Amino acid sequence: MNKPLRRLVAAFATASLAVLGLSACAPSYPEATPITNDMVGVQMNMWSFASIEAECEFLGQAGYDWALVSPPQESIPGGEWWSHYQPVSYKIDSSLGTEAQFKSMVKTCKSHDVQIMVDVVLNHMTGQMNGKGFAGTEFSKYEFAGLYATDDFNQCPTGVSQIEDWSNVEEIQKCELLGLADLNTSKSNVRDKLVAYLRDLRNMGVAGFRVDAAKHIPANELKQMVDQLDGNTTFISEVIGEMPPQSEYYAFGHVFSFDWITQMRNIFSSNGLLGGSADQNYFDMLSPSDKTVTLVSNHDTERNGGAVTYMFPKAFNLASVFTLAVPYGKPMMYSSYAFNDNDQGPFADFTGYQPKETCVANYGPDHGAYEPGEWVCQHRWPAITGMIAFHKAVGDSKFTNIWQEGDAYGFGRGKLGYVAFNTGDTDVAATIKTSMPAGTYTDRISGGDVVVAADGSMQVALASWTAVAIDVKSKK
Ligand code: LAG
Ligand code: CA
Repeated sequence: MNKPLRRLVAAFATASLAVLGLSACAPSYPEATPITNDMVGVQMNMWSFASIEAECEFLGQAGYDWALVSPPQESIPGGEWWSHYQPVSYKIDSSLGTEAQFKSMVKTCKSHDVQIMVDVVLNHMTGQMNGKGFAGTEFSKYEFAGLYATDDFNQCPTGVSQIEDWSNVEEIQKCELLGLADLNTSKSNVRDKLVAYLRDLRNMGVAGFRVDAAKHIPANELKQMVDQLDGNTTFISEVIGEMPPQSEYYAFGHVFSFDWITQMRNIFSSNGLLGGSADQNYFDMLSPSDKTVTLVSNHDTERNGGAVTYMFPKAFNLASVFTLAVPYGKPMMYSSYAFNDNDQGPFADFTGYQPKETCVANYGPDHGAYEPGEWVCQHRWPAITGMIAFHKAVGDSKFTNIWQEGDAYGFGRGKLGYVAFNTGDTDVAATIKTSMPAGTYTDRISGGDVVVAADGSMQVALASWTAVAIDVKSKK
C-alpha cells in the first residue's frame, strides 16, 4: 500500500471504531503499521534523536518507511557506543537526547510517514559493579531501585557466571552475556517491568522494536511480553547462529538475517562472485521472507569483519542495491559514522549530549577517506535511495532474464524491473534481453537514460563496480 493510501485506511479504521463506539474499550495505543515486504527501513546507528528528527523529512521523501533508533534508555555513562547496551533504568535520557527530544522525533517522523523503531535491551542490565547512570540513577550490578533486586537476576546453572558453552541453550539464556547482569524473565514481575518500558515507548508513538540479544531470552518468555502489546507492534529479534533456532522467534515476530549479512559479504568481497546469486532455490532455504529483515550490516558486524562496510564503499553500495533488488525479506539499510577505534562512540559535548549530526560533505561511495566521527550517511547515497523506488515498483515479482557476461551479472523482476551489476575491474558494454516494455527509462543508480528497444533489449555501459536499474515507475 502506498503511503497516502495507508494513512487513509488507518484514519478510516479509527473513524469507524469511533462510530461503532468501540474506541473506549479498544487499546489506546497510537497508530502503527506492521512492516511489510515492500517497506524499507534504516538503522540510524547512534544518531541523536534531534538529528533523526531533522533527517526524517529526507527519509520520508526518499521512501524510507521506518527508522531504527539506538537504545534510548538511561545507561552507564561513557564515550563508548556500547555503553548504551548497559541499561541502568528505563528513563529516556542518554547522550542521544532527552525524553522531550525523543517524543518530538517520533511525532515529526510520523508526520513524514516514517515510523520509529527502538532498539530495546531486555536481556540484561549493566555489567558494572556499581555507579551512577547518565541521568543520575545510582545502581549496583544486581540492585536497581524501583526496578530489580538480586533475585530478579538469573543464577547461571554452571556456577560460572558467564556463558562459556555456546552450544548449550540453557547456558546461553541463563548465564551472563559478556558479564552483563542477566534478567530472569521467567519471573512475571521482571517481565512486567520490561513490558511497562515497551508500553511507554509504544504510547509515545513508537511502532516497534529490535529485541537486542533476543537469543539470550527464552522464546516463550519473550513471547509472553510480545503478547502484552497490541498486534500492530513490530518485533524484530536478534537471533544469531544455530542455537537456539531462529524459528522459535519468528513464530511471534521477525528475525534479522545474519545469513544475509554473510551472503552479502561473500558475494561482494571479490570480482565476479555475484554470478548465480539470483537463485530462488537459495532464497527458499533461508528464513521465511515475510518474517525476515534483511541487512548488509549492523553496528556489530560493521566492527567484527562479518560484513561489507563503508570502508569498502563500492561493495557496500552494490550490496545495498542488491538487497533492495531481490524478492526476499524486508530490507533495512544501515547508516553510521566513521571510526578508527572499535569502541569509540560519536562525539558528545560538555553537556554530555551529542550535538546535531550532519552528513559529511559529498556523501556517497566516491567520497574517499573519512575523519573518525564523520557521519557517512549511507542512507543518502543516490544508488540506495534510487533502489528504494525500484524495490517498491517491482513488488514480489519473480526473477526473469538472468544475464551474465564475465564479471557482470543481471536479472529482471518480471515485466516490472531490471538490474545489472558489474563487479569486475573492467567496464562492460553489453546488450541485455529484458521483459520490460519498450521506452526510455531513468536509471535508478546514475540518473541517466536507458533505452529499451521494441524487442525488450537494452544497451548498457557498466563501469567497473557500478550497477544499472530500471523499473516501470522510472519509465519516462
Ligand atoms: C547485542 N546484541 O545481542 C548488541 O548488538 C551488541 O552490540 C552488544 O554488545 C551485546 N548484544 C550486549 O547488548 C556491545 C559491545 C560489547 C559490550 C556490550 C555491553 O559489542 O563489547 O561489552 O555492548 O556494553 C562491554 C565490554 C565487555 C564487557 C561488557 C560488560 O566490551 O568487555 O565484558 O561491556 O562490562
Ligand atoms: Ca538471558
